[in-house]
Amino acid sequence: MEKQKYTITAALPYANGPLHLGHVAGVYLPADVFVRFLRHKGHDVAFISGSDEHGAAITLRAKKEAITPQEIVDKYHSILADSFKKFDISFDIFHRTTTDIHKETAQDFFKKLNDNDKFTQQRSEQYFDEEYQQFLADRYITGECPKCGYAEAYGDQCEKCGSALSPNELINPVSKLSGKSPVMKETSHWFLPMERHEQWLKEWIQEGTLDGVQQHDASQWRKQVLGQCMSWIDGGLKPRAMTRDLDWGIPVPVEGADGKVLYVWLDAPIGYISATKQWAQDNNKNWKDYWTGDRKLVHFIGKDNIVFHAIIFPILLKEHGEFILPDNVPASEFLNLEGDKFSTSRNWAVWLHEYLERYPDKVDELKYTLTAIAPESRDSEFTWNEFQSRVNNELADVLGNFVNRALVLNDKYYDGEVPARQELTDHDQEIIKQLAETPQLVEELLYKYKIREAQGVVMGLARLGNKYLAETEPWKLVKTDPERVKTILNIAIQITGSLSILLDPFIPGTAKKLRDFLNVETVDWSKAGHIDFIPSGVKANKPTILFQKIDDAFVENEQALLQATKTEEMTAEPEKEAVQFEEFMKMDLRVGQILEAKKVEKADKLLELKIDTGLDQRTIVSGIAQHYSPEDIVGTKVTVLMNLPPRKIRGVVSQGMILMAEDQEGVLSFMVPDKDLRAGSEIR
Ligand code: B3M
Ligand code: ZN
Repeated sequence: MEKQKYTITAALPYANGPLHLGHVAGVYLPADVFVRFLRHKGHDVAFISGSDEHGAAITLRAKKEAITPQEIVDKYHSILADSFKKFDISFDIFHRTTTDIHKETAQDFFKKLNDNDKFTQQRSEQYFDEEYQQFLADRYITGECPKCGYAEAYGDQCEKCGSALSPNELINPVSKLSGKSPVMKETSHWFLPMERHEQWLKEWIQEGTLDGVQQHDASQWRKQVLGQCMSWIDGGLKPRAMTRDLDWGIPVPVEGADGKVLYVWLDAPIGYISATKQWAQDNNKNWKDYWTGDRKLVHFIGKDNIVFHAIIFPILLKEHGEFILPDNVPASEFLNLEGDKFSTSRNWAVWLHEYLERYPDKVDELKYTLTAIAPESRDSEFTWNEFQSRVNNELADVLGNFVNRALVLNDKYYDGEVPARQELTDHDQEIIKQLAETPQLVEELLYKYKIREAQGVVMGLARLGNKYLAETEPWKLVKTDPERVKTILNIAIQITGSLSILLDPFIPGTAKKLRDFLNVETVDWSKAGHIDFIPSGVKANKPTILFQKIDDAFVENEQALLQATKTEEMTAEPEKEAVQFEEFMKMDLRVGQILEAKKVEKADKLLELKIDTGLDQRTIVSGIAQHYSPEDIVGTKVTVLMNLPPRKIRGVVSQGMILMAEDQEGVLSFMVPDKDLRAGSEIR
């Protein structure tokens, strides 16, 4: 196989939250397996990713956590980078889109397209939130999806059906800021006239040709990727705004664009280029080598990002003129979790950083399971039961058992020195043949992005070895036919040697352990499958146990944790405008105790309460008569807002207010301290 140059990208995760197993199984793990394989084959690879730090995904999160967008991206970038490191994803660089080099790269890119009239500038009416004085693009606006009816579709995309949308298509749109329906207001933006590109895109996607010249093998693109692209193109491409009215992002680098930033989906994919630049700079390489000429660009993504990587970014790259187009866009389907979709808002997720905290030495167990169930061509599901059975029945009972038997027996009979093979039986020949055939099978599958199947084939080799030992029973033969045992164990050691290479892309930690057992220094891929890979006479070490079994308690614990931490979908009120700390501190809040309570005459909702505030005993009228009867609440400690101006309610002067919580069903509740605090204790 000829050496190739590859630029492999993995979608830049938004730095607005941690990663869950769905992201890992769909994007980062398959990309990493593929890259490790390519490196072993001697290809020149750049493996690029980073945090996507602009766009409404970030600013809305910042609003929610009441910190600045910069603080949000700093916080989540470090969580993301740390999880990738601990999970041993072998990026050459994990970059950021808030860096100067990225800003400059993205602005230059935009300028070049703008100078060459690749955009159109259009005035148009867009949704606007009057209360917040802000235009509402993308995730700032939600409404019903016109395609599938999903109620919470974003202004740019429906996460349910994957359709790309524009805000004007949403039914009953609502502002994410104020929660109110927006108005229309005129603004002007730079648009990418996508309709100009239908012809060549069609040819490029369906045939893999550009102006009649073959670019890539279109038959290698996944069906769902081709399908999504063609349904887009057949539906007619429309101009798409490449700028936004926002105060977080990369400023549009032309005159008359004050207050406008680049659309995050223009900015983010250019992040692949700027990350490559940074990496090349740090490693004395020329970044252009990775984006021009004879080189394969491959984007690993989830299916919700297909249109951006297979249509919009290729248009931008082609219009720019200096760059290659992707060779493949192996998008994955979605992973579900224990019978339901992964959901951040309901916290129905296994978060990678939390898993790694709980099980820092079960990295390969997770890698193996996620690859085994990878949603390559259809949605799939992660369950803790499956995790248990993959680890116990496959990793421990097949791989672990085989390797352990081979090495323990080798240690016991030959003091670790690998014996030479003697005369071969037909059975041995058959095993040797299958061993020899395995690497090529694995390679063919990996080059076709069939990563799950490829791992299955490698595990098949471990299964073959396990079966071989079970059938030949060297532990029995050793008494009657010691020469035969030498052959059997030599073959078993050769299989172990090949596994120490072939498993490396999938479960690198385990593969390294196997190599350590056999004193193999490096991964020499060309040695895999060879029957004389580990020369006889070489000393192998005593093995250690590769995989601990997962017990039922582990599974029950994880399942219970999922249930316990999930939250119900809240139709919560949107957050109110920020208050200054000083303003908040003006409120005098204290613990009070109810001394007396009685109904207010001719008012069926009101109770008149006498409250011990620590400072005084005062009267407060409260609208809780339909929720509490007076005799039940005497003695209760409650939260009192002291410094409201006195008000006369139904003839009674009320001095302050009792704070109540109210849920969606209208149930009212006192805010009661959970310890027995003295009346008058201050609340801050
Ligand atoms: N951040 C979307 C996502 O996380 C986006 C990917 C960018 S790739 C250039 O789904
Ligand atoms: Zn939809």
